[in-house]
Amino acid sequence: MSASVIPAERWDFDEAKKIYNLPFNDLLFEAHSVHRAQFDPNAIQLSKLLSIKTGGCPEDCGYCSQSAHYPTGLKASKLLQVEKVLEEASKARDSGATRYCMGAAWRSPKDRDMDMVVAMVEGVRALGMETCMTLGMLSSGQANRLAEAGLDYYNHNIDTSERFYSEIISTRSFADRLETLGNVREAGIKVCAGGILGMGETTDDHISMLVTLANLPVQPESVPINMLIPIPGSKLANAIPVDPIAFVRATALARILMPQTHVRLSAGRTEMSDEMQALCFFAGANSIFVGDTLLTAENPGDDHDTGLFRRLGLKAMPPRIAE
Ligand code: SAM
Ligand code: DTB
Ligand code: SF4
Repeated sequence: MSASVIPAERWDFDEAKKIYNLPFNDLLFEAHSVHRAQFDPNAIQLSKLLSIKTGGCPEDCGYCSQSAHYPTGLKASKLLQVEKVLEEASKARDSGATRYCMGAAWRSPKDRDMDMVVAMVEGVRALGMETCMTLGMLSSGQANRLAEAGLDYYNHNIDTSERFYSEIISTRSFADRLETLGNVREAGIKVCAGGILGMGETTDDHISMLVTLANLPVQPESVPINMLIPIPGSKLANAIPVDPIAFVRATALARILMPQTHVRLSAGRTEMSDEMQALCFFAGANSIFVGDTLLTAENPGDDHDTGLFRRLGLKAMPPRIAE
């Protein structure tokens, strides 16, 4: 069964802001209550990322190490061979990941890349893992092709509020993002869509981004909340870090607005204290990326996360049986 929900109501910005601004203890109590009603509060879904095509991206996303617009020093490489991807995926499965997310630094896939990408989806599925891809914008034809291959999730972030979007990216629009999310949904693939906190936006932008996600015709099954990893050379290299309390508040609001969604505590965990992560889990985050690397940047790694899970009494969420 899909975790998706048709929202009972459209969330209104002011109403969401009232919730966001509750006294911290009240907000966390409310979010945790919603969380407990929907999920095992001690189970965390484990996803593993692989960059299948790194760097040289034509888009100008101000946060990204892979944009060709900024001197980030990242070496670009070609699309990985299918065998290499499957080798990496089986290592991830052996270390406990149940979802494998493959990312490419593309504006959108070229039709000539689709055969390789389809083979990757089929191969990873055959290993018994859920599959996720993030390849940039998709036409409805490309989304349908990925759906036929059995792709479980497609990640495509709206990144920030509609108001702030053009401060961060100029090579595509917020509306372009929503169009791809529509194509993915119509193809019958589960939607993973979230954003980044700490790019110089306001807390109103956090609320607005979450209200947009919650008001999609069908709520995303997965909402990654990333904390900016400042990339030297990128436009946002010197961004002022987000207030950790504001980050926890946004996590709690995501849980309240989207009760059945997997909220993923995504990029930036190396700079979060264990206590901050614990608060995010209490507020309703129930998914993380595991392993030493995300796509190109650092992640805490299995040793640290195993220790954190032990100290917090958390366990890995069992995989959903493929439909
Ligand atoms: N090219 C595809 C796209 O943009 O849709 C997929 C890859 S892209 C790296 C996936 C997401 O990672 C971005 O939408 C952004 O939200 C997040 N991300 C990228 N760089 C980040 C950074 N330095 N810190 C935090 N999140 C980041
Ligand atoms: C998402 O929201 N976060 C992941 C995933 N979707 C693809 C990516 C985080 C990337 C962090 C920066 C990097 O590794 O280059
Ligand atoms: Fe390219 Fe994606 Fe990075 Fe933007 S976030 S520059 S689209 S890889």
